Amino acid sequence: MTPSASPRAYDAIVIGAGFAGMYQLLRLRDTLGLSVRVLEAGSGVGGTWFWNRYPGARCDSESHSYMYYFSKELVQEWEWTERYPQQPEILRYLNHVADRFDLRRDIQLDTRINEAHYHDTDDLWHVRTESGETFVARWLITAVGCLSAANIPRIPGLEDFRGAWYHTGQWPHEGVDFAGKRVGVIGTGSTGIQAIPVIAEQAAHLTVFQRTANYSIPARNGPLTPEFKRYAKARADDIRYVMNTNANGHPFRVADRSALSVGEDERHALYEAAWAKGGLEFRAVFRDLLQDRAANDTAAEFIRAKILEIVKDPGKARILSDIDHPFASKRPPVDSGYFETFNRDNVELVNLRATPIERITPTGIRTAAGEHELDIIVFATGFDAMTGSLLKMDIRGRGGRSLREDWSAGPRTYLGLQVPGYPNLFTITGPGSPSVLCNLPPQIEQHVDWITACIRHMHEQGIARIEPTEEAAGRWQLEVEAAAKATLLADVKHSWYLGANVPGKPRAFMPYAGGFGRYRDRCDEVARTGYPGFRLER
Ligand code: NA7
Repeated sequence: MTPSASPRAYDAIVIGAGFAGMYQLLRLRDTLGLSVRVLEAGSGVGGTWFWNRYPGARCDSESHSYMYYFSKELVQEWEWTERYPQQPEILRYLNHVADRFDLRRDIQLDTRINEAHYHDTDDLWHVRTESGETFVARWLITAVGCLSAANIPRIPGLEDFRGAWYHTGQWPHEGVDFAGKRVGVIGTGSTGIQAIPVIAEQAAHLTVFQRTANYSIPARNGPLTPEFKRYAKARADDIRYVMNTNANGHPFRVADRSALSVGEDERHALYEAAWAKGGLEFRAVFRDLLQDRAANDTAAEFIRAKILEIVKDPGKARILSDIDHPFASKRPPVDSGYFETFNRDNVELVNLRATPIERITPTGIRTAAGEHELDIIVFATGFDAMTGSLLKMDIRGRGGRSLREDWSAGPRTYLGLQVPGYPNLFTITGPGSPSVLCNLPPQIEQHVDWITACIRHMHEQGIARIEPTEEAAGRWQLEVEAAAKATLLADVKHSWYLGANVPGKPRAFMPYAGGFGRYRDRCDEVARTGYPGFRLER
């Protein structure tokens, strides 16, 4: 791309062409009639699902909930094949959406943004890409995803490793051939738990390096029956209503009973039924699993017993079930044969708590107990979540203030939608919104609809700038902290919700844990009552 001498002007620049960016484009362009440019670093649309192509990559939300609901026609015409959509299928869906709504003509691919500066002199955002192209726009909307900046731990010696290594979030498009190879996987979060069973089937030998043992619930994936497909279409409005009004954006309600209000036999039977059904719905068996430690212990004990039952080698079973945090206080994975994989002869488990990694050598990974020879290392080590993708760009607001500096003690937003000092910048699923604690497509639709209505209001009222007051952002920060403290989520010291997985990152609980339905009501009330907490300037 040749750097343009004078910047190209649009009403709005949207950063990212995943679920969020594409829907925001549609709303601003087709509902409000604005000129919009979507700038996307990847060479295709899809965001998270463009990059995360590792073996076994699949969404943990069920297919009929992991889609847009804004268009009844789209809901009726798209057909998912399995209970949980695989990465290639989600990518096909998003490409279908791009074509169906004629979005591609306003999406510029292979375009990474380096800086976005607000100029007080013209009230515009000035955006510069890696290749030197420049844009100006009144509105800047980030749709960069919550989990897109890869976290590659700085383990000494990686540069000397003679084999190949990959991060799951930056997977080669041509795939990786594991046949006959000795593979090491570092990380046992949702990603590692999805990838490990698939890699184990392909590789000659797999060594799993586990730092923190994890709970996992069987997904019970399988093809969708014709009856279910008919149900999902016929009841689409009801499904959408449930997702939009409950705490987590998933298509199920949390039961209204306490784990401690039923007898042991009944509790066990309910857990067994939920285990047999599988999926994220397991945590909806009781209402207090995330609020009450004693209630949570009953679920934790049930899952530990399952691990001990499934994994035949007592040494491996002990390491896998020695879990140090309450169930679902870190993102709870769902799996297809994860614990069963450790019964394979070609799978070895290394407990990094007992024998930490010392360094990567030219031929493998050396722990305190010795060397593991490897041809391939897979980092399933997660992301610099929620703030990483925003802070990779140099974003500057009024008077040249820098977002990196303003957030050096942790992110500060009002409703996760806007940042004080950064007029007309909107952050879709930004820190301070339910985001990662919620099924993301409904949360994205809610944010995009709110932002669209806000911009429409400003046009109608002749308002040029909107930004939250410092005071409103400060109060919201306290609410975000209080919402987390009312749950067991805040008790976990080593969680990416807190930024604890990235060395040097400030510790602040980032997503809003007060529930999606409640959050939506709050946002709606703010809009209805003339945007209190925001400063609107003509
Ligand atoms: P996660 O959930 O952050 O998991 C990362 C895993 O990698 C986790 O087991 C970490 O252990 C481990 N890890 C990270 N750094 C290291 C080092 N330096 N050494 C050893 N092990 C390490 O990321 P995922 O990609 O699995 O999931 C992210 C989200 O994507 C998921 O929640 C879904 O929403 C989709 P730790 O627990 O930090 O001890």
